Amino acid sequence: MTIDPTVLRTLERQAIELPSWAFGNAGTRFKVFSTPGTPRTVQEKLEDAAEVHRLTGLAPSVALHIPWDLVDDWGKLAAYAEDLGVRLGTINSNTFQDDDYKLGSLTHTDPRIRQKAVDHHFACIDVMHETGSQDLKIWLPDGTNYPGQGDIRGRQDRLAESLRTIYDRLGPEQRLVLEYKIFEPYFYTMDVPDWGTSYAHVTALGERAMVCLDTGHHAPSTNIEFIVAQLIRLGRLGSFDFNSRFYADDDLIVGAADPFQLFRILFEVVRGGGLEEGSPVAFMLDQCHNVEDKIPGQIRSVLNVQEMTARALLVDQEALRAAQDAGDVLGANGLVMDAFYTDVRPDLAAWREERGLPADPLAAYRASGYAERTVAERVGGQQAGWGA
Ligand code: PSV
Ligand code: MN
Ligand code: MN
Repeated sequence: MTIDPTVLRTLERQAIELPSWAFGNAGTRFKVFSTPGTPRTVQEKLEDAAEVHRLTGLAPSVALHIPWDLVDDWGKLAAYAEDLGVRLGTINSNTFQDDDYKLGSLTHTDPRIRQKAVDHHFACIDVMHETGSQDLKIWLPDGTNYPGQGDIRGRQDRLAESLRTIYDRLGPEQRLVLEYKIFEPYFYTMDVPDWGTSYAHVTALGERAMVCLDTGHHAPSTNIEFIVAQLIRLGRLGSFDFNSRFYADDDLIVGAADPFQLFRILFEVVRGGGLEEGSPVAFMLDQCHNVEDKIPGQIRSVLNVQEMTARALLVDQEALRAAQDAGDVLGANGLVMDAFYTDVRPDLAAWREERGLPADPLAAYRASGYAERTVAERVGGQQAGWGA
């Protein structure tokens, strides 16, 4: 075994939240493809997520998007999830699919529309009380397309005020997590375009407001691990939305486009104590599976995160510090690269088996007959939230 018991104990704690919308039919603005067996209800999305957890032991909770996942009885849904062996996690608000929000939601100049957006977040907090969810995640689509279209500074002021109202409504155990994104749906300005803006807002709010880092939301060649190191250092990295990208916000399987980047990010998480007991850093996926099957896509994703976490944990921190302090540039780099190039897959497979999990979760899924069963049972599956 290349992996020592301390590393395994840390891996034992790793939990990666799955997005309910990953199980719906997805595509691009050109076409949404439908896949036989796709869930028709939020309950069926939970069933699929539970299957990922059953086979990997890595995904004990499911993030919901409101109103995509609306139900009448949240307590009943939470109990349903529990029976399946998972729980309801982060509640994501949605102010990007209502005509009223064309020119802004929490930043809108019209107080009536701002209040409508604030009320939506109040409704999300009510849901959180019933589901026991800890995090309210806000990704704000607000922005402008043309210079002069909006008062950049005025929009920030209105945003600060709206966020304050929402934050003050949270219960003592609940957190507000503010996600940033460089562009899209608007192309000139976004009101929360970068980690600095998110950081400025969350620090103004209070200790239970944190930044969400979606790995697909930066300019090409941004050093994401630097942002990770800085936010952990400042105590404000609340969560990750993991995915991978070749161009923009591609929402592809995490670790598929650039496994080395994922390793470097996770190395900074490890270095900053983000995997230690009581760490505020939550791991989530935010992905869509347009052409690949969704459950195997999610299985592959959580395994990729686990694999790169294990490699990051292999870095000999003491030797690295010594090499850094001695100015041994190549020695230090070599220690990091040695860990990255270590194939941990056989060890992780053996470890899974020891814990009563399948050595090969993807093969176990294929052999389980789950896909065939759902294809037979579910007719007319749902589109994921986009465009729904
Ligand atoms: C926006 O691009 C985003 O990353 C936000 O997290 C949304 O909630 C999610 O995608 C919807 O897929
Ligand atoms: Mn996201
Ligand atoms: Mn995104």
